[in-house]
Amino acid sequence: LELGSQLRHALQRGGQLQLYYQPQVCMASNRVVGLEALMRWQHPDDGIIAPGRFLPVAEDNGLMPELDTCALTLACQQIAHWQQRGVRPLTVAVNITQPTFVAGGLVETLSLLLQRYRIDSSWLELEITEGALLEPTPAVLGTIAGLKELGISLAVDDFGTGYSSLAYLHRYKVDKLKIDRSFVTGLAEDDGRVITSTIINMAKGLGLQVLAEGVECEQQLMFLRDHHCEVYQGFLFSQPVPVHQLQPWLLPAT
Ligand code: G
Ligand code: G
Ligand code: MN
Ligand code: NA
Repeated sequence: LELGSQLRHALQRGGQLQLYYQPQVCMASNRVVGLEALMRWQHPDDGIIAPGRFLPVAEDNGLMPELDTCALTLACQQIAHWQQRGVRPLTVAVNITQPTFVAGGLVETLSLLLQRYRIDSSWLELEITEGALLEPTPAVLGTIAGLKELGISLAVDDFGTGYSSLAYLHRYKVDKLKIDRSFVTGLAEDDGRVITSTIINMAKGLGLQVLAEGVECEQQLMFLRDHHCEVYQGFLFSQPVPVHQLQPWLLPAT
């Protein structure tokens, strides 16, 4: 069977598509304040398939809407589980593709999921790339207003690599900027340091939260802390892991 058909079956049956979680850590308290949900496909014959391989297949087969809904559903199920067990609230960030964000229906889907799983919306965050914010169309503005109304926060992923207008960024009222990994990698050089500190300052000036992605070493962490970026994510702290590999101390009860 073709990989596209196999993915369609996996989306219908469930079970094979799973979320891994990568912790987001507050430097000052050394506490986990969030988790990014990253999908993995447990293929019955091929083992674990990464998104780099199955996202293009989903796209070619028109399966992105189902895949986005699947990620949101799995995240909501997990949040419900944690919420019922009294885990201290943190944000679970789900990546949403541009067409899903720009098309209608996302707010309705989220509203239904929040009701079905009885979860507090403050647990949920969406990550979109700058491409989704190119134009303030009524659909995009409506989606953002709907998210605000539901109490779901919005982060701009891979920030600095796209073409979003800074004027729109303010107008859209996003909650968080995630500094792209390439700038954090570039902290070894002058340009990388200038770009990273400028994004941090801009975020703070606009009243937005800021997180650094792809932090792999202590030197990067020190630079970020010295420049008042409080939250980071990266291999230095943890790779994305399946839920049973999240250390229990990361998710203490309230
Ligand atoms: O998980 P990895 O660590 O390999 O992620 C690779 C890319 O796949 C990232 O750009 C990430 O945003 C994207 N990705 C991972 N999981 C999902 C998902 O559930 N939905 C969407 N739309 N993208 C995802
Ligand atoms: O595009 P997005 O930011 O959603 O992608 C997340 C991707 O980045 C995933 O593939 C994840 O495995 C990867 N990632 C997370 N932390 C690090 C890191 O510290 N170094 C590198 N090289 N990749 C990372
Ligand atoms: Mn992301
Ligand atoms: Na990113």
